[in-house]
Amino acid sequence: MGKTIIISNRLPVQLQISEGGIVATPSVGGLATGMKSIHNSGESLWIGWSGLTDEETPEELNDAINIALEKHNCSKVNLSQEEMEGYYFGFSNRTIWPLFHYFMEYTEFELDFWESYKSVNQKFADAILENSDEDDIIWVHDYQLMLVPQMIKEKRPNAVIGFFLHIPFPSYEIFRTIPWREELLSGLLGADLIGFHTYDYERHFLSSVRRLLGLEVSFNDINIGNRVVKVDSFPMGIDYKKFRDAAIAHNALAPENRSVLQKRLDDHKISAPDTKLILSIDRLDYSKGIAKRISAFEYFLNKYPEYKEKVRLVILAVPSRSNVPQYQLLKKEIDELVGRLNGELSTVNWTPIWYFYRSMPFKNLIDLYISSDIAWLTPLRDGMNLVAKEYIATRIDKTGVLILSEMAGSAYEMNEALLINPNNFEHQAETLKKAITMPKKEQMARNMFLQKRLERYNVEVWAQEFMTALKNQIENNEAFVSK
Ligand code: GDG
Repeated sequence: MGKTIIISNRLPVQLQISEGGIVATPSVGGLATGMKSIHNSGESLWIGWSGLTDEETPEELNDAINIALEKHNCSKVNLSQEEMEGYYFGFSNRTIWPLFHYFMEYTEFELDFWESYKSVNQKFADAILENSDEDDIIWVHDYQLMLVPQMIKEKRPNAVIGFFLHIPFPSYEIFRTIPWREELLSGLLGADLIGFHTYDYERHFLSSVRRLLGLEVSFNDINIGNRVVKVDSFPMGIDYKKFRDAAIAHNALAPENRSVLQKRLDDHKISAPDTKLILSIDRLDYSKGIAKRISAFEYFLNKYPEYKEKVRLVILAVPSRSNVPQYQLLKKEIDELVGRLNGELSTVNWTPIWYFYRSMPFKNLIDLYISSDIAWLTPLRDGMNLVAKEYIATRIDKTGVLILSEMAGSAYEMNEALLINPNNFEHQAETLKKAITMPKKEQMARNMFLQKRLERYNVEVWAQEFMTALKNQIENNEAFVSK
């Protein structure tokens, strides 16, 4: 085998153009961390968009940008503003994203978006073909690039291709509504291995393949004539050690060296030792159920008024896709909900919700995880949800309660958490009460199991297992062809 080619919409680096030149700094996202072990070991090339459109990239700096990216073994696909509008903000985030998260009412079927998605996927496929050799292993990531596997396979039938979907795959009844459903499935079937976070997503995909393409499916193998495509689930883990080490280092800090946020959180603990901090962290996205969570919190406070001044909800909502109208509306809705609830219930000593609409540096994320007694994550749909795993990883003394939506992929592996249906306010109110009053011993017993599992199935293991399954599949196919 040759080198590994990783393809995702965004490259795992941030570019900064200043008078001093171009600087590329590695990004800290889950995918970047997950692939690090593969990207940094041996030969690997990562292909993706740089984060700057053609219009934002000064012509004379193009070479310098390419050199800066090369240092990180990255190569960029150039995209114009118009392409971003159609392919990314359009088809990816106004068609696929809402539909795959079961938000039919937000889904737009626009021919122009589709045309743009096809042509940009072709651009990615061409960049891969240009930058790779016959014996390289190609790993394509996520919903923005579902046509790429087939586009590569057409030109290079012996290419070894894996595809991983980071978001849910919806049921057949939902998926069948897409006008270009067969093309999307065929696009994916260019891969030799297709991975999902959970068995349910895998099952939904197989059902769509069987019913829409009429292909023969046996267990998780799809026979497409000259080869077999394997479909499997690979629940993504986190960089457990990184979160754990950060929490240990954080606890060792002298009080004067703590961040401003941590000092504020410490003051809160001292001035109101009986007040529990409840944390939620998400991108500001309708799939994450932030607005419903605020309403459920209000329901809880009205049902159990004895907890007024005894709990505080900290919401970190990270700005996301603010060009898409639905996200602008959601931002407005959340601003209003928080404003109204705080306005109605605040007292001189207490603000029920602390709301941050921004992205925070990693160390502040750790401050929040460490200082919160409860993490309350209520996605209406979520492919996995890594925040749930990160919260548990930082609980050094094993205390802390995780309340997690059943609709998150991570709920399948985190049975010891308190699982809730985000639409059921009554049950959530009971669960919040249970979390607030849960004895430390019980918290520790639950978290012990969770931590063991997270440590064992960390993100490195996830990436290695996918690569091993891909290599095995190629061997199986070679045997299949020579039969
Ligand atoms: C997609 C799928 C799937 C968040 N705020 C800050 C920050 N974060 C980091 C978290 C976590 C990541 O962002 C968010 O990951 P999630 O998994 O929770 O959610 P999505 O962004 O929607 O990711 C999801 C995932 O892909 C992986 O396959 O689990 O279902 O939707 O790592 O720590 N990091 C920093 N500052 C912040 O303010 N530094």
